[in-house]
Amino acid sequence: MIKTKLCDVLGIKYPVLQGGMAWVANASLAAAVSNAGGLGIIGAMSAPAEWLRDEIAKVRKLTDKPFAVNIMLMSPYAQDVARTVIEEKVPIVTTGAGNPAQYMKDWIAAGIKVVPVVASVGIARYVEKRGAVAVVTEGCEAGGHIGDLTTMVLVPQVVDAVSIPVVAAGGIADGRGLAAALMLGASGVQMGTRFLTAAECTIHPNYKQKVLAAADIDTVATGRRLGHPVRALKTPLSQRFAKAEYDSTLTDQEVEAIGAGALRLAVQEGDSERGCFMAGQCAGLVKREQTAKEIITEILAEAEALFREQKQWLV
Ligand code: TUI
Repeated sequence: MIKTKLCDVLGIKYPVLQGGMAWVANASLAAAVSNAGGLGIIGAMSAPAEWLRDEIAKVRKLTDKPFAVNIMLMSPYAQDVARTVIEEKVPIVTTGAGNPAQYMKDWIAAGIKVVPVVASVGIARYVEKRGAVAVVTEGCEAGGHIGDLTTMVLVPQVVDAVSIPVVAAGGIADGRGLAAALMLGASGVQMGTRFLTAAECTIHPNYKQKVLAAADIDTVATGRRLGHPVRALKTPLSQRFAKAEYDSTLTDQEVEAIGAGALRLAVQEGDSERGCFMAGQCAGLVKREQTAKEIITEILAEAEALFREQKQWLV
């Protein structure tokens, strides 16, 4: 069995976190992952606090294991949901898409374990100083909002810079990825794309089909012009977006408008034309729908087998 410092810090059996994916990471998926021994995460995305309260109540009905809420700091409701997680006594909070410093004192005072998602060494150091119990370092192989560095270079540099456990994210979809992350010094992994096709993931079947059909080169990052690149599957929408962002006759607002509401259209309607199907570069590694428990058990078994075999390298 594989057990790391992260397991003790978060009170989980296996060092596997589920990404707090907007519109995707709801109570159904989060509870399934937590029940399987990982850390299930509800994505608060840009939803109002009342939506989050309902999802927290649903998760608590479905599992008695630890779970987390991911707060997307660009959300117009970020302040509200930052208060809600305290009121609801959520055990763990992860953050994305920004600097969580202004909320951390209150969360920590309320006994919440804070695990920011970061895309650079500087921000990792900064949140450690402010009391983060772990960091998720997300490479640009990931789906959704991404930084510049790859997982391969980011993880070891963050590991060298902080003394809290580091969770590797971006490009990890199987036991090889977990084993590699641990070899880089990480204490666990966070996966989003692999959980998109979990049986308990309630996204539209078209979304799951697109992930299952994706090959290595089927994602693209768009939105660099707007300062927040987003990786998604190549679709008519991503092609339109990619063209528009190099069109100097369009304003930033006009480019932004192309993506507005597109993730919801992908998740809820499965809209192939207008949907934004966020996914990481590892989509090509995702081959079938499985329960969250099957996914986690398989990945842990694969990684364990790899660690047992690797003695052969030593002569
Ligand atoms: O946040 C994510 N992934 C996301 S958020 C999202 S929703 C969205 N919608 C519209 C535009 C942008 C996003 C979809 N996917 N992953 C974690 C992550 N955090 N990636 C990058 C960062 C990050 C970026 C800047 C973390 C900290 C940070 O700090 C910079 C600063 O100085 O504030």
